[in-house]
Amino acid sequence: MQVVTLTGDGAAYGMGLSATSGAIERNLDFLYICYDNEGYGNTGQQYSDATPHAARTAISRGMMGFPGYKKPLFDIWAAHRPAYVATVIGAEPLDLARKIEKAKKLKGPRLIIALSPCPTGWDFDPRESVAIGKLAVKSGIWPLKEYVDGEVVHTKPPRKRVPVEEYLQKQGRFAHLFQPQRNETLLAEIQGRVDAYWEGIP
Ligand SMILES: Cc1ncc(C[n+]2csc(CCOP(=O)(O)OP(=O)(O)O)c2C)c(N)n1
Ligand SMILES: [Mg+2]
Repeated sequence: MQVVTLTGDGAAYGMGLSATSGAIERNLDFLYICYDNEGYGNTGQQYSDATPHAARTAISRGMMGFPGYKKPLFDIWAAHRPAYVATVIGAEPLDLARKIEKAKKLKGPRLIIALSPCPTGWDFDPRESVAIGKLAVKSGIWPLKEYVDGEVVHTKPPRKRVPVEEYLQKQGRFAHLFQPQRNETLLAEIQGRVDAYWEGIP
């Protein structure tokens, strides 16, 4: 029997994580696919453990947005030394297809985290979904990578990263960073975290 688990980020990053940790530790054979729209969408986009810093959510409505930080689920899974962990995005379908094929051939606990731009929750026109997805990769805020045999490989590192604000600006959930005036401190912090991530990559 092939077991495929399909959940949102609410379960994968939060509600279900202790049970999943137990399943990985037992080396059960399953493929876990997480649709990560960075919030509890079904109940009205409250913040989840996957919500990025400063995003507006149903319950983080101030000028600073969500005060917390996105949980590093990729690293948490990788620390269990499972068979496979990968990040994907629909806007990069070849990278996505290759990772699904690879995951299908392996045995043991396998995770694929799909960043899922969400018109309702992130507040943008659905026609921008692919553009936003591509900017997530090009800005470096959503690194496409995979973990196999104890090693992390970046499958599509952005050659020349575009400023992360190009990604943020397209989404109403970050509008308070630009209006009524630019929040330079928060924008610099978000950019600084992306820069620090890539500086650590050989
Ligand atoms: C243990 C538990 N707590 C709360 C709920 C109520 N609930 C139903 S859907 C949902 C949101 C789930 O968010 P996510 O997993 O990110 O999926 P999305 O709706 O964003 O696709 C919540 C909190 C639940 N079903 N189970
Ligand atoms: Mg969600």
